[in-house]
Amino acid sequence: MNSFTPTKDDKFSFGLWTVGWQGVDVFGTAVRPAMDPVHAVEKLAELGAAAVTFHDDDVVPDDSTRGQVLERFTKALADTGMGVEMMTTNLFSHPVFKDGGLTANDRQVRRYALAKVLRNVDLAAELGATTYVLWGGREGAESGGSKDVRAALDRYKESMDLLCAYVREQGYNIRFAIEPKPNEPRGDILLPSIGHAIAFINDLADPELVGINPEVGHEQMASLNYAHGIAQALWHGKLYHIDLNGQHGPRFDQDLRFGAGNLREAFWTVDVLQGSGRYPAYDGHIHFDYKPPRTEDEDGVWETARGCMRNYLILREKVNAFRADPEVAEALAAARVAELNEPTLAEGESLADLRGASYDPDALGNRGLGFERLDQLAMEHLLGVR
Ligand SMILES: [Mn+2]
Repeated sequence: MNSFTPTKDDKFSFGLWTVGWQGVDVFGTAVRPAMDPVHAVEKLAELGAAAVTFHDDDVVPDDSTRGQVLERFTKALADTGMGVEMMTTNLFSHPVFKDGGLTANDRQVRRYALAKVLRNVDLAAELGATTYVLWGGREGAESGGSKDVRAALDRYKESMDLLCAYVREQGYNIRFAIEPKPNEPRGDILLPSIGHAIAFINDLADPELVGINPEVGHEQMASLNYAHGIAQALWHGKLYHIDLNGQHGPRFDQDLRFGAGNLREAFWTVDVLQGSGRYPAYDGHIHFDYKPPRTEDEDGVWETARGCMRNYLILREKVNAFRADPEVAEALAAARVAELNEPTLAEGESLADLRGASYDPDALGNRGLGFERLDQLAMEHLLGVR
């Protein structure tokens, strides 16, 4: 029996803000003490993670202790063999960002925000992070008249274009990843879904340098299918990073550990990341962005971190067993799944051939597709009875 114990080869990574979350929410104060980032790095390494990620403010104070703090932090990374695979900027906590950072109406705020990002991009390059995430949680509005959405997108694009040019000019090995979210903390957030973000990226000056960092819960808050969303992102070549967590459908951002919430969609998410039996597996870090519930003490926090990785490994085994099951192969064939790979118009054919052919729509319409049998097989793998 597989022990489902992660190793560094599994490439699991955690935001320091996840295990370090003190539980401050809209209705309550902190329930856990602040966690020393060095302690978080050591514990995550012990649990089998390969890397950490963080916002500038999670680790590096903007004061005279900066150098000393960084030295201690990088020593912990070296001692544990942990990497920093992604970094991001906190453009949401400080009151200065109450109307956003890169798209704030106030130009001085925008200039400050961009300077804050640039400073941390330099640090990301120094620490070897290859992905730089932008989550624009405060880029949005609560009311219609307060934000000129087209002007805001102009400014968003201006910032992204400047950041891309900067990374090129410095020769940094960094790509940006935009993280969509429909709402919370703003009433409505700009670039609310995977699709909105990809469309925006395609209008940037240097779209090669920018992809997305979709989060399970963020898509599910908008009733969207996360597995379909990342499959489309892969189709566009835009899945530069992922944030895995758990969510129970459209409601507030629950940020549960991966596997909690919509378990069936978690199964299909891992299937897509493993290549759906046809494509190469996703080779980036498997990154968790969640919040250990306020009910937990520190032991409970590590239980949730262990759970995220363990659930991924269990689902990976289930998905691989599903794809290797001969009965599944049969059900897939009956469901004509592979037939979708055949071009609708054969090579050498013209539209006239297609229009001139004879069809029997009634017979085609009477044909069952057997999708339910296929899904039941998946369900039984997931439930552990196959
Ligand atoms: Mn996230």
